[in-house]
Amino acid sequence: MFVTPPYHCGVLESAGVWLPLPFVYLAGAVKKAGYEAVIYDAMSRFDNYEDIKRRIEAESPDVVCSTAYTATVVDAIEVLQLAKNINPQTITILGGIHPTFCWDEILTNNEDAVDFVVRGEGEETLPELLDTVFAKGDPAKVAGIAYLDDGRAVATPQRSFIRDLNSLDTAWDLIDWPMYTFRTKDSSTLAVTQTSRGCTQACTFCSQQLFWERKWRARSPESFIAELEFLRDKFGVNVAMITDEVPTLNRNRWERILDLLIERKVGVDILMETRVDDILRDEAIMNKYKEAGIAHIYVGVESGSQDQLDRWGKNIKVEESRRAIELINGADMISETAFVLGMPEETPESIAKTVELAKHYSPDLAFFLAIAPWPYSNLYPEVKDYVATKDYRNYNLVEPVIKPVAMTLDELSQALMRSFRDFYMDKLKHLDALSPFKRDYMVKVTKLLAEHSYLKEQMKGAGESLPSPLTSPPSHAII
Ligand code: B12
Repeated sequence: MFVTPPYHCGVLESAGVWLPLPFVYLAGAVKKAGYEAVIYDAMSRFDNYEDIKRRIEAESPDVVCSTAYTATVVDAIEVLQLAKNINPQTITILGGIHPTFCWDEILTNNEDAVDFVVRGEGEETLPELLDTVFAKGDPAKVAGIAYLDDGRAVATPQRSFIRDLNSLDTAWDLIDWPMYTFRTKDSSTLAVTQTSRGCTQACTFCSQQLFWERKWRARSPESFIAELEFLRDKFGVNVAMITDEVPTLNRNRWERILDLLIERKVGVDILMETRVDDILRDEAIMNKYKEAGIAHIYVGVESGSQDQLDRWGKNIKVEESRRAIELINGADMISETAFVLGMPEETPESIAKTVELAKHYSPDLAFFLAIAPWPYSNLYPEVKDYVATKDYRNYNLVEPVIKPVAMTLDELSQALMRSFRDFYMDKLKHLDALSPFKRDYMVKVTKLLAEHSYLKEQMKGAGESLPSPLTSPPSHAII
C-alpha cells in the first residue's frame, strides 16, 4: 500500500489536485514483480490521521510505503508509525529525496516506525527488497537501501541508475482520476507525467542535481507521446504537468516532442518548467511551443542580483531571465517565475528592489519564496548558523527558515506577503493589455490565490489582502 503524507502548505494545492507520480512508477514495478498494489493519496484527499487509520485498517496491507521530500518527511514517518501501531508486523518503507540523504537520522530517531529506507530511484530496488524480505533473505544484499542492523543505521552500496526509462511500467489504472483537476480549466482531468530525469547544473540551494548526480536521462519522444495519448483516450486527460527538471535539455529530442504533439494533434495542455537558457536557445521555435499545447512555463529566475546568482552557482545572467520571460509572453504562453528571498543578508530594501525587478521582468505569475536550506544541500554549510528552526514541516518555501541578520522572521514573512501584493497590484493595472487567453487565466488564478492559498491567511494576519481578482500558482514547477 502506497500512502502520500497528509501534508499541506497551501501553495500548489490551490491551483489543482496533483497525482502522486512516484507511486504510479513504483506500483507499476511491484505489480510487474507479481505483487498487488494500492495507491492511497491521503494528501490530495485532505484526509486526516483518523481517515488514514481507517483506510489502512480496511486494506490490512503487508507493506506500507510512503514518500518524502524535506517538508513532508515528518508526516510520512507519522503514516508509517500509524501502520505499525495498527499492526506491528507491517513492513514499512520510506523513499524519496529527503530519506535518500537523511536515512541515518530517520532510522536512528524512528526505529519503531521505519523498517527500510530506499535511497534513490525505486523501481528496481523496491521489488528486490520485497522479494528479499518475504524470502527472509539478507537485506545487506539489496543495493540502494538503508536499515537498522543491531540498532545501528547501515546503508548498502548505491544502486546505479536505470538505463532505459522507456522500459518502466506504470500503474495508471490505480489512479482515482476524477479527483485530479487543474482549477483554471473547466472540466479538466490533470495528469502528472515525466519525459526525463535529472539535471546537469549545480545550483547550491537545490536538491535535484544531488539526487540525480548531475546526470540526465530521457524517454524517447515517441514513448512520451504514446503515453499522453493513452492517458487522454483512456482517462480523459486534457492537462498534463511535465515534472522534469529540464525537459528541454536535448534540443533535438525536445523539438521532436513538439513536432509530434502538433502532427498528432494531441490536444493536451502542458504545464512545464525549464531553464532560461533553453528558452533563449529556442527563440526561433517559441510559436511551435504554443502550437504544441504548451500553456504554461515556469523558469527559475531566482534572483535579480548577478552576485547572488553567481554565489548560488545558477549559471545564468540576469538579463537572460528578462528576455526568456519576454519570449514566453510573446508567444502567448503563461510565464511564471519565482524569486528566492531570505538569505542572511536580506533587508527590507533588497526585497523591495527585487519586487521592482519582478515588475520589470513582467512574468504573468511571480512567487516570492523564502529560501529553505535542505540539510543535505551544498548551500547548507554556508547558512547553517542562521537556521531558525529544525522543524522540517516549515521547509516549504513559504515559511522563513533562515533568519536574516537585519530582519526578524515575522518581518521577513510580512515583507514576502507585501511583495506578492505589490506585484499583483501592478499586474492588475495591466490586465487589459493581455490576450483574452491570458486575461481569463489570470483572473481565474488570481481568484484561486486570493481565496484558497496560504496567501489568504497569511495576508489576513499581516493586515494585507491580495487585490481581487488576482491569483494562484499553477504549475508546480513553480518551485
Ligand atoms: C509533482 C510535484 C509536487 C506535487 C506532488 C504530487 C504528489 N503527491 O506526488 C505537489 C504539487 C503537490 C507538490 C507540492 C509541494 N512540493 Co513538490 N514537486 C513536484 C515535482 C515537480 C515532481 C515530483 C515527481 O513526481 N517526480 C517524479 C518522480 C517519479 O520522481 P521522485 O518523486 O523523485 O520519485 C522517485 C524516487 O525519489 C524514488 N521514490 C520516491 N518516493 C519513494 C517511495 C518509496 C517507498 C520508494 C521505494 C522509492 C521512492 O523512486 C521514485 C521513482 O524512481 C518535484 C520536482 C521534481 N522535478 O522532481 C517537486 C518537489 C519535490 N517539490 C518540492 C516542494 C518544496 C514542494 C512543496 C513543499 C512546496 C510548495 N511550497 O508548494 C509542496 C508541499 C506539498 C503540499 N501538499 O503542500 C521540492 C522538494 C525539495 C526538497 N528537497 O525537499 C521539489 C524537489 C521541487 C524543487 N525543485 O525544489 N510537489
